[in-house]
Amino acid sequence: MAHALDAVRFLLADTDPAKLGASLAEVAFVGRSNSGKSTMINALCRKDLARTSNTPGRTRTINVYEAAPQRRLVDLPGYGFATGPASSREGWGAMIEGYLLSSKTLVAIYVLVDAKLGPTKLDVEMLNWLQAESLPLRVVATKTDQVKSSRAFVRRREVAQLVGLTPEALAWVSSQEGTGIGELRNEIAKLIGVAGQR
Ligand SMILES: Nc1nc2c(ncn2[C@@H]2O[C@H](COP(=O)(O)OP(=O)(O)OP(=O)(O)O)[C@@H](O)[C@H]2O)c(=O)[nH]1
Ligand SMILES: [Mg+2]
Repeated sequence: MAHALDAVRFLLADTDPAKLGASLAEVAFVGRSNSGKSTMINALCRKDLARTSNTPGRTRTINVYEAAPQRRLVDLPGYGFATGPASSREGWGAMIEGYLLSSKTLVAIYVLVDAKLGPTKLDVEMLNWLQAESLPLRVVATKTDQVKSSRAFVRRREVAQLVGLTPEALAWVSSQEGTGIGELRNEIAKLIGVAGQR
């Protein structure tokens, strides 16, 4: 069945948050380089919109996608990427922080954490920072297909605990296998105000 997020199209990319223009509502994807942000956007929208790679540091700009005029999904560069100029590898970088602080219409920030590796030090710093800034965050455990199904229940509880959540409050997703993608798709469509379209 068609879904509102099937209509998502690439809109623009820039390194300067000030050049992104206004929106009515947007959600953003943050997380370690290689955590699967771009792959998740492709899974949610059911097409190859965002470039993905096994090499960390694939996404270098703020990439904006639109489900309807001014209803956006925003793919961000990852943090913790170990090569490149010093300014781009310190913490999550000025670009990401600048964007998160300047967007007036962010309704949710999806923080992707590798289900098998668990949250890194930078993930925890990012979560603490988002909380301190009172930004609306939602933690998503990704690549859950890499956790043995016999371990999934325990692992979800462990990862949830490490990020200070109940297991139910931690989204458990595999972009590769589609686990949890349908729920996330509906949640995002509602949040950006396009649910029921199409
Ligand atoms: N097994 C598995 N691999 C995944 C999943 N999601 C993403 N990957 C793989 O993880 C790698 C990184 O994915 P990307 O989507 O490019 O990661 P990213 O977070 O956008 O990375 P940056 O742009 O560097 O910040 C790719 O090789 C993907 O195929 C998943 O659900 N399961
Ligand atoms: Mg990416």
